[in-house]
Amino acid sequence: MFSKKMEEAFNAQINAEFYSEYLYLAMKSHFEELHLNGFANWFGVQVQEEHAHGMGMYDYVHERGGKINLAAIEKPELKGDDTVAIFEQVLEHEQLVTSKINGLVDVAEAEHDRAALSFLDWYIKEQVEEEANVRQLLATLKLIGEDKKALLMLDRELAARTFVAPVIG
Ligand code: OFO
Repeated sequence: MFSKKMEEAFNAQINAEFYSEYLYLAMKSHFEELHLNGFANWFGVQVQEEHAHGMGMYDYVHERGGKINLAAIEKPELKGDDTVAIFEQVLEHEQLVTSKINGLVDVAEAEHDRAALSFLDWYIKEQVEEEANVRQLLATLKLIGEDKKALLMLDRELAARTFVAPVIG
């Protein structure tokens, strides 16, 4: 039985995943405008991943016989325009998403919804990975500092990132 509370909590998280997609699309465009195409590519993969996260939950709500209620997606704002500030914002955002996923798990626990708990395991692991990747990139960017040559080398490296559709759940 998929409770109303579960349905609402999943719908809120679907909105958060699509907001993440939108935020990363704004960041992708920022780097495209700077002609840092490797960074733009990295964010392009983030956009696809967040879309997959949102759709994974969308499909799950339907699979459980629930109803999708799409809400408005907030306008994304970049807090700064230097690369380190942007990645700090990404890390902060992913930490916020982690706490939202934990909140969703709390609802599933309160509702004794074992199926939802098992489904959400994938998202918990994914958040650990997301945060670790961003923390690593942020540390590299801080080491690079003002070194433009090193920044361009990192840009080339990030150009190689490709999207692999996740198998969710
Ligand atoms: Fe959906 O993991 Fe990032 O936000």
